[in-house]
Amino acid sequence: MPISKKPPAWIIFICLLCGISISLFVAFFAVNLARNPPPVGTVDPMRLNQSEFRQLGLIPTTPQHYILRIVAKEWFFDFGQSRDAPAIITIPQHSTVTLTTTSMDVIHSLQITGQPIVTIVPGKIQQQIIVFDTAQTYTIRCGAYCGPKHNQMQLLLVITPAPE
Ligand SMILES: [Cu+2]
Repeated sequence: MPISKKPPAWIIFICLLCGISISLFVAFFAVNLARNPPPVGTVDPMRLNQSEFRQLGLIPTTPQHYILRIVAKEWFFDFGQSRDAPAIITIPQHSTVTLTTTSMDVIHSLQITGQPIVTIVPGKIQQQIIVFDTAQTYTIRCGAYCGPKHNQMQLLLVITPAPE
């Protein structure tokens, strides 16, 4: 006759508790990471013009691929436009864009609909790769309160339809 050796209830309970806490921890970490991708590098905010950020805006790399380099500062998203010009960037449909950002002064943030929030911290380089497959307009606003004109920090991304 087989002898069933059942572990005591308290051991089962502790194992269960450990399992649950480990999964919760991992889930929390994963969600946090998705919400806030880690920086890909560092840059001296006082010397942006001696870094890759001396060249801003939409920069073609290979066909249908672009780098979009933006410096967030009080209180606009600088992509090389003049301060008073409307902040509009036009991107052809079906483009893959590597959005590269940093901040010159304080913490800003941005979010493209459907993408994780990017927290833009001075000294850190953030990168996000986005495929724009639908022709639509995205309004980007600063998501981190950064001072009196924070609400003016807006940017339009216009994805233009590909020619037939
Ligand atoms: Cu802001």
